Amino acid sequence: MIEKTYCGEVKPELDGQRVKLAGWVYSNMRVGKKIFLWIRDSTGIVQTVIAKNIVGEEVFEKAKKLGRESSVIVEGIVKADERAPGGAEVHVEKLEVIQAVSEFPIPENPGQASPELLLDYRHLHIRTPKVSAIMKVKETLIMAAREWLLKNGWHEVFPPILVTGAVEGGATLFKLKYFDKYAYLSQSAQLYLEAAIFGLEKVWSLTPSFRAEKSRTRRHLTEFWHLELEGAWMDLWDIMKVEEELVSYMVQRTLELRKKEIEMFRDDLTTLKNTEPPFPRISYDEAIEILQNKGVKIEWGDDMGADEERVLTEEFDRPFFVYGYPKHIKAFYMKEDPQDPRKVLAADMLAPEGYGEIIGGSEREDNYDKLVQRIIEEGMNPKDYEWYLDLRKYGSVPHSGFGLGVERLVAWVLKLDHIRWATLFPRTPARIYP
Ligand code: NSS
Repeated sequence: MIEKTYCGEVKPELDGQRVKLAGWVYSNMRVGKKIFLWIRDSTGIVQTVIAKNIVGEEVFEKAKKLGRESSVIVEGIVKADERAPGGAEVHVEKLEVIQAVSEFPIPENPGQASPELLLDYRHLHIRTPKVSAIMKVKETLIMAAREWLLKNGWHEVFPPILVTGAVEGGATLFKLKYFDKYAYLSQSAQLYLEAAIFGLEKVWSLTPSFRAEKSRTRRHLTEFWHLELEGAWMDLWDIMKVEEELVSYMVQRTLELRKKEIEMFRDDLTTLKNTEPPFPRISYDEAIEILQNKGVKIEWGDDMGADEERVLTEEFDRPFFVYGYPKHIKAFYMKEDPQDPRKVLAADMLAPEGYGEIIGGSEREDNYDKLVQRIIEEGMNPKDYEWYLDLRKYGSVPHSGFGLGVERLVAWVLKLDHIRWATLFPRTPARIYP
């Protein structure tokens, strides 16, 4: 590996020191007998100055032709200079061209390109500074989640991705041939996490989840990263507390460590700063009332889609919960509300600023007979869920859990206009390449 100084380390304090930078040309501008060559690496951008009288005619001519994303190694002396980005520039003495590029398919300001072009060239787009910032924010959110989970006694487990049953309804399963049988790609690790609580009590996993979602919305991917928790001895209200504490920690820690990156996307940090427990909690009934009062056509019993949730988020300046959904719009495993059998003990967490659902969670049905009945009501075969039903036969306990869509959280934190920008290589119904 080349011993180099990272661009992010070039600061005015290094004035007078010799450094070696290795990276890619971000921009190339000639002014008279000088070339201002901006060099980018994983940590930032540095202005380097190439003067003809120092590097000589031949190197100067070579440098003139370096297009964006040419790979180079330069050596030179750091000079503090207020006019340079970061307050320092590098006066080049040696330039080594690794590969010269004449034309890069992505424009200098990717915001000017069409989304289709950026997605067709996603393998090149992901090296641009804004995409790097998104990926750093995503990484930090996950790192923060790990910190919190470790501190609070949650065990990480590694559930399978190849599975035999639906968790979130059969309509969105990806089916694949598994030798002489069929299998599916996992929609959620939940059922396996439920099995794991009997040994470890508080468990979590981070896995890809797959949904053959036909809905082409700004918040659906066919492959997304799913952070799921399942806790024994917890009711719905307990797990909601876990959710708000975890999400607050993730957001606050990321604000602390990645403020610069977040500010590349957001002028206003208010909703992020407001992300502290307790989050507001409203019932589904109240949500319907708010929507009706705002002129939305919705009846008790209807599911809330992205449009309804967007209207609801106008009422809040931080994430909030909606709890107590009607049974018939929610999944089979959710526990019936003992106070109102039309409802289940479920809560979603919604992000403000129009984003809507980022978490789906619930208390689980822990009674064998009721669970069998729910499976039958949903038109499924209890035989397919035999192992899962066993969990209600051998020491069943009250338990609750939830799943957080990582890309949905990133999209809100950075106010992205589409969830596809929150993942390295997005998979949607229309796109599986590159
Ligand atoms: O369908 S969920 O609401 N719930 C579950 O899958 C539970 N089985 C999780 C659990 O309790 N362990 O999905 C959970 C979250 C949801 O709130 C979204 O944030 C995200 O997963 N999600 C998605 N993100 C991106 N694209 C798609 N298609 C998607 N579907 C769900």
